[in-house]
Amino acid sequence: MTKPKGNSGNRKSEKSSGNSGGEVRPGNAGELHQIAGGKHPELTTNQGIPIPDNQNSLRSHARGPTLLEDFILREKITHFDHERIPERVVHARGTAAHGYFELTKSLSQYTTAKILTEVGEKTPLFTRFSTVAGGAGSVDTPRDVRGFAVKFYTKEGNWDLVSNNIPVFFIQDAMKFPDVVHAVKMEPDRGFPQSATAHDTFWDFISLTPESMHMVMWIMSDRTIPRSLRMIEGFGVHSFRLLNEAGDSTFVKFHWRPKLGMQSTIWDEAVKIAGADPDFHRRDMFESIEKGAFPEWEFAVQIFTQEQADKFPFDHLDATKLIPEELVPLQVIGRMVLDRWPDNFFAETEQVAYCPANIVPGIDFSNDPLLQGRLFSYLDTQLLRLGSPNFNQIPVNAPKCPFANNQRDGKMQMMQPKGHVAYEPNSLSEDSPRETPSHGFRHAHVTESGDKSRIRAESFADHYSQARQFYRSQTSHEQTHIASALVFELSKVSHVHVRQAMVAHLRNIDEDLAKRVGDGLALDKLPDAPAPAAPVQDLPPSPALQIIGKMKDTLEGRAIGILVADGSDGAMIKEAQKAVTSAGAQVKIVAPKVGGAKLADGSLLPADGQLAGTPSVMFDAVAVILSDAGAKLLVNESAAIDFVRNAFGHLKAIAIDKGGQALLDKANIKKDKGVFDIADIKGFVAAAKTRQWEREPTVRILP
Ligand code: HDD
Repeated sequence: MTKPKGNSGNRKSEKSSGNSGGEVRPGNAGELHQIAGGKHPELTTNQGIPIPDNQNSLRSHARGPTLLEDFILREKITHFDHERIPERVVHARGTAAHGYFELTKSLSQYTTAKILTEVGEKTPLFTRFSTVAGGAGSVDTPRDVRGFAVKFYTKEGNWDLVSNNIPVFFIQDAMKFPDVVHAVKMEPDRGFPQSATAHDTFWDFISLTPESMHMVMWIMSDRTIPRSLRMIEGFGVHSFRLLNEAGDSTFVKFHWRPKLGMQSTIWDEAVKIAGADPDFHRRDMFESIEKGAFPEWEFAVQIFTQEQADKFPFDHLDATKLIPEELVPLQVIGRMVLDRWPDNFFAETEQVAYCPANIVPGIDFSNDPLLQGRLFSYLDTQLLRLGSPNFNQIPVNAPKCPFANNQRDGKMQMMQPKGHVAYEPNSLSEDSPRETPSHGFRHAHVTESGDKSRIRAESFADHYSQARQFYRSQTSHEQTHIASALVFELSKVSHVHVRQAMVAHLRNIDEDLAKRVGDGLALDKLPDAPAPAAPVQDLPPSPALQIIGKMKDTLEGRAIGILVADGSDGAMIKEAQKAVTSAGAQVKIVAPKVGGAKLADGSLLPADGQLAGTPSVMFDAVAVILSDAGAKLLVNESAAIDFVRNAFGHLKAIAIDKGGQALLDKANIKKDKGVFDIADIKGFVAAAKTRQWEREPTVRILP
């Protein structure tokens, strides 16, 4: 009888110490873990029974039935069957990293929170980025809002700032959250589309919800197709309160600003990236942390008083409004650095449980009705996802400061509290936890009065002014992209009345935008605009709302692809590599074979990627150095022709040698100001820092 052999049975376990290997130690939450073994520890069941054979189940004879008695098989399969937990109802697809927050400017005048007053203090944190609509197995680059959730493990308890990369939201009241989410998710009868707003139910809901119009301008902008998670902004959205020693409170909005500046993709590029590398963003984050180029953001605040707020031409408690930076400037008070990749995706990234209700003394909530609803929803969802009120004992969720109370028992209780009492007050135990009125959490002194009712404040009625302000603050290229995105999305809507209703709203935002979109949809006439509930104001433009205007003049964090083939000129490649890397970018060599290309001087240049699997959408700019021999080969390779055609179509800078020129000719690309001879490597490096926006009307029909 033959028996397939695996690791077990033919290798003796090497145990270096009593604690090594797949050993499980019971105890308190922090201690209970499987110790990673590097030396092939003994494979055991969860009960610690050594497993003699991990390849074969227990059978009555070689070709007979499997025996129920096989407790090893049953335990293994049962555990496997239970590996999945419910994915997040929104923000299911995410990627996260550990890091720290460092305060650079104290806010002691406004708050008692230690994390915001102790300059130089480094607070550990865990940050998860996500898309919103798609399932956990969807792709990284749909047009979608990005979640930006930070859990600060402060000395005074956990503070969760659960943000997005957009400073406003679709709806004003949490009551509407299930509706907007049901509308955006895949349609319930057909189960598609996955991870897309471009479908009937989303735009039907939006067209009936004027309060969404400001958010619609943002989601149709290039903010929702970011180049990298390291290049997105983050916004706490709501107004929060800060509370100082004297008990006085001021309002605050929180902002994250990426050190690398903002950068987005072109829509056609985002679509192609989804096919070429569905994990584009998480891979980028992983690789940058692995090589020590730690993603970094500035942390900034907008602080304002009730008196200032009373003069704003909008209500700051309305989450569909932002406070322009020109009205209340941002103060940078710290930075966040992400410097450690999680050890385990499930244990950390999947099990992390953010709750906006987690705040620390010195911070308090505002009356924003969206925020108020969130304070309930997140704890509720974690109970479902993680299955027990003891989810706070999971290491990634546990505070790093001491915590003690009389909460007891429950499913998956990992702690073994000692002592005779589990209540307060008591006279039997000196050691049991007591209240601390001196520095316990304090709420802001706020007096509320009025009639109880289901009502929307009148001050929330203006749905178009900030949408108009956003659109009119953009550069002309960005305005065109918003119009293109609307045409694309509404073209996926099969109901003509929904398309018309959306264009009707656009007329209240900007007549020219409505015309461009109406024309792009081939509407024979523009529908009448709905009557706005409040007069539409012409607010001053806010350049801070642009992406292009805020792009940094840098190649840091960017990647340049150099396409080479057998016969390429090694000296030319070296020079290009040097110029690009000294400008801060990473170079990746792309060749027809992954083993590399045999250069003209006979040396072998290893490739970072094979041409067919490494299209130009992976890069911010490309160089094509082929010489005659390489060109002869690649003019007949559609992946090579697509490489340059897409780079050109996605408005990237391109540098070419003679062979590269032959490839451009084959792709029918006419040289423009963004195409450089490889000898002008300086010009190429400068152009690679941005897109060749003027090229756009030459490569696609714009609305
Ligand atoms: Fe939410 C997840 C951000 C409104 C209910 N939300 C979730 C995540 C982020 C946000 C980043 C993912 C957290 C993670 O990585 O685990 N949500 C926002 C922002 C909002 C917002 C910036 C508006 C300003 N959310 C919002 C409302 C409700 C929820 C109004 C419900 C009333 N959100 C949830 C949730 C989720 C969630 C259902 C799903 C998974 C989870 O919480 O942990 O409870």
